[in-house]
Amino acid sequence: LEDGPPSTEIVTLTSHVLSQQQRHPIATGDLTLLLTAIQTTCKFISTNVRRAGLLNLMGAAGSSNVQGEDQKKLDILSNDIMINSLRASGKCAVLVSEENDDPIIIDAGHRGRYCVVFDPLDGSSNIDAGVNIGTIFGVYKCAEGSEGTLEDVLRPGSEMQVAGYCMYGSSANLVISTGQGVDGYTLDNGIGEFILTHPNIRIPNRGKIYSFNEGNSLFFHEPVQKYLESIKYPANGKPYSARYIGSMVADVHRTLLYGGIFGYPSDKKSKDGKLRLLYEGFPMAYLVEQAGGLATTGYERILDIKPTAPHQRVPVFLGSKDDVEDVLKFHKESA
Ligand code: AHM
Ligand code: MG
Repeated sequence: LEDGPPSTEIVTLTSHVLSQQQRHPIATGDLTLLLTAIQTTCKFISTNVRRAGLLNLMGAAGSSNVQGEDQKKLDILSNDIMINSLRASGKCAVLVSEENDDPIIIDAGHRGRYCVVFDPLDGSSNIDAGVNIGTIFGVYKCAEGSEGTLEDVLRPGSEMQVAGYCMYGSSANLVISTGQGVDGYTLDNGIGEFILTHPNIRIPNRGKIYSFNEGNSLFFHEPVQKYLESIKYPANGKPYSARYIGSMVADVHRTLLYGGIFGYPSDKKSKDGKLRLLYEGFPMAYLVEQAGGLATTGYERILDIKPTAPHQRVPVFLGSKDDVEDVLKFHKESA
């Protein structure tokens, strides 16, 4: 870092979203307030993700915490803070969380016009190893005249008003789209604000990295197997590199910045793959498309799917336009 006074030309998430919203003739500020609740949640989770290792170690050394109670598991903690802060914002009507079987319908006293679908802490198998994890979310507006029912969130991803994720890695990175491109922010822990560090993220048209759990190859369908062969044994002698973290947020984040393709396909064991449509597939598809990439099941655009259940799964291929088109070609040929 250079010596001298810090820059005062910073743009925070709140100020950036406010200026985007002001361009809407009928903006009420509700969405900005909703995003404030989400930001606070991400800061809280970020802090606790960093503390978790230490707290666990303290537990293992035989001491309990000051209150003498057991530490809550991080994913439960993250879910609780997300629900509490969204309810308190007064801007939500329906919440769908990966951690709750049933949608949460907000009581009349706190009810607003938005519905939020989220995975509070995705990639939880990575927590204990200190590998990147993240929060994924998508926001719908209630249908005209609706007070908030399940139907308000069983809508195609293309109807989302906002999609985003926060990745908890060496820093906390919030990547978000309100339908006008994709912007990335980094948490400045000193002032507790997300600062615009990656304005207008554009995914390269072609990448050199593929990101699949190839341990499942035995079960992959033919088009997927053939596609993977084609990038590992290419005619030009330049095979792709493999990167797979096993945290969707981290794998998608890298794909957005560097290009390439991320895939979690359906296979002979899981008819619809593993990832959840509402709060994994849709928000990530929305972000990738807003950044100039593509997101497909292999046969249809993910954002066009009309969900029938809150926790349904979806096969996913997303990333650089040319790479995803290659995958689509193999699916077309086998159809
Ligand atoms: P989770 O919601 O239980 O954490 O599972 C979702 C995660 C994604 O982040 C990731 O892309 C995928 O599961 C990895 O699955 P696998 O371990 O089968 O490769
Ligand atoms: Mg998940």
